[in-house]
Amino acid sequence: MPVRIVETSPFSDQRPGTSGLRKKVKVFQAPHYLENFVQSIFDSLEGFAGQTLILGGDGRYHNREALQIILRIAAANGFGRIITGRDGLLSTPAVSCLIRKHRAFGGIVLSASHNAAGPEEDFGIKYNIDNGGPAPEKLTNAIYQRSTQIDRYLTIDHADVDLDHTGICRVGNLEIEIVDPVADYADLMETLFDFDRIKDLFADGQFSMCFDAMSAVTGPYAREILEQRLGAPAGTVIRGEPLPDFGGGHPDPNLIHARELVAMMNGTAPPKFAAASDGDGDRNMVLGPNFYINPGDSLAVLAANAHLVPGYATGLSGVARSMPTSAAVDRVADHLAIPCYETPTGWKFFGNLLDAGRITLCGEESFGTGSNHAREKDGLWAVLFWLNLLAARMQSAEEIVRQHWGKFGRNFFTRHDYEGLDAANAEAMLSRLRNELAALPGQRMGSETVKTADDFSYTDPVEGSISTNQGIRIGFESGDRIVYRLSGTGTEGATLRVYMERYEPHAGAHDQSSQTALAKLIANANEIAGISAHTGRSRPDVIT
Ligand code: VG1
Ligand code: CO
Repeated sequence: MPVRIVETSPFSDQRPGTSGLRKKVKVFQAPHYLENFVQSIFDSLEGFAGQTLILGGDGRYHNREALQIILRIAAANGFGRIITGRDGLLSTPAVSCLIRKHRAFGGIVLSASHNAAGPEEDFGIKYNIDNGGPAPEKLTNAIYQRSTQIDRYLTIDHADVDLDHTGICRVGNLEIEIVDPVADYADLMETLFDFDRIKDLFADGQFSMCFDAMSAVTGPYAREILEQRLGAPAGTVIRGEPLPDFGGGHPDPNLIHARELVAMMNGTAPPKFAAASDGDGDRNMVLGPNFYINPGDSLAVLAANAHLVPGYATGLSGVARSMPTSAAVDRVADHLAIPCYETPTGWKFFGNLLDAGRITLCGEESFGTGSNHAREKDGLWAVLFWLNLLAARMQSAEEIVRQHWGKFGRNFFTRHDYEGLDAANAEAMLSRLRNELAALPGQRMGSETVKTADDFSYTDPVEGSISTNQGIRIGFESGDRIVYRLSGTGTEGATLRVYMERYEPHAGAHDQSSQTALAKLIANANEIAGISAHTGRSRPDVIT
């Protein structure tokens, strides 16, 4: 089949953010926009002729159209085989698992994660390398550089491929295998967790749970694993059908966007346990009745109890968390006498540590948790880990977390997001703050004194690469901490994220809300950066 060379000219805005390139659907629909970016990815790679590529997305609006375009470009560029999920569906962790299982050259994930979907909303694309994880910065930089120079892309003339059924077909020399999106992933989960024990938990009649798939990609995965393989009653999974607009909501598993689930857990006769996942299935939120579990605490509890789970029973080599994530897991690492690494925000920074065997578990405050079973965070994996703990300890999630605090102390944590800010204004506010950092140590703020102030810079311990400007950190003599950074996943204006943390060793003080425990720190964070003055906002849009 003849390769067609299409002339094109560069777009100036194809720099990948924290997790791939995210733009409005309309931007991706513009002639050559998606084609340019995909060709820029392939032009930045070497040695993929005849190799396998995993391709799939979260099912959002434009998923199918984009997939067909990419199939033709991949065929023209000489890939040998593409594995995709039925209906073009694959969760982000499933793509990671398939890359690893099939020793594929890499993978392309079509998703804008928790961002809203639909013709007026967001779309995204991300490249993953052969370890199953997000492309590291040196590759995303190369892709961006290429996108600023590109003058042609390769494609073939071929009708759309039928993605509705599993099976094998060909496009030119390219073999396309359409697989059940769930089976391999579910099989991997069975090797990690004690399914028999979790089955017994569901069978004894005392236990019940609700899983909110938020009308996004995790529905089919959760139904197969929870309701089929683990025997949870039908209806345990709600909003289990992936919809192109995710039902009109933000598939973001947090207290704001998963509000129906939160209301259920705070209402009368709630189930014993609840969880939700995001658009592409890599995030998780876990809840008990009237009890919210902070993602930093969740990571710490999983690390402290990993010996109870078959896949991790032999111990953890180390743990890692992103810099803004609470230091709860650091205390567990201390206790276990294993290393704990602090990385910049974004899963791509965990890849080298996992590949080198330096860590087994890792996580982020943004509802992301994962392990060396994949190279992406994994929502359902975290839920299964929790179910395994509930079954092994025969305690409620709340009892487990409270005992954890009793032993290790509690790291109160909150993140305040100011969304849709004027980008220039937000940049100016942070650069002014950056300029003042040197003068901050020693300054008093109420009863607090600033001890350290810097802009986080990370040296990858495995390959030595350096990533600068990863977030402004202010540390107080008391140990309290504030972090400021701008989001790298939004598509409109800027989002300021302010992260605040305070460690409380005394059990008597654990039973208060984070917002109450952190009230003084929140006020200091506003004052130091001048948030209200610079943004005109009196309160954040989202508090987690
Ligand atoms: C956010 C989170 C970050 C996460 C990233 C991708 O990035 O803060 O922790 O890794 O989203 O997650 P940012 O730059 O907006 O703060 V996902 O589930 O959107 O792929
Ligand atoms: Co996601």
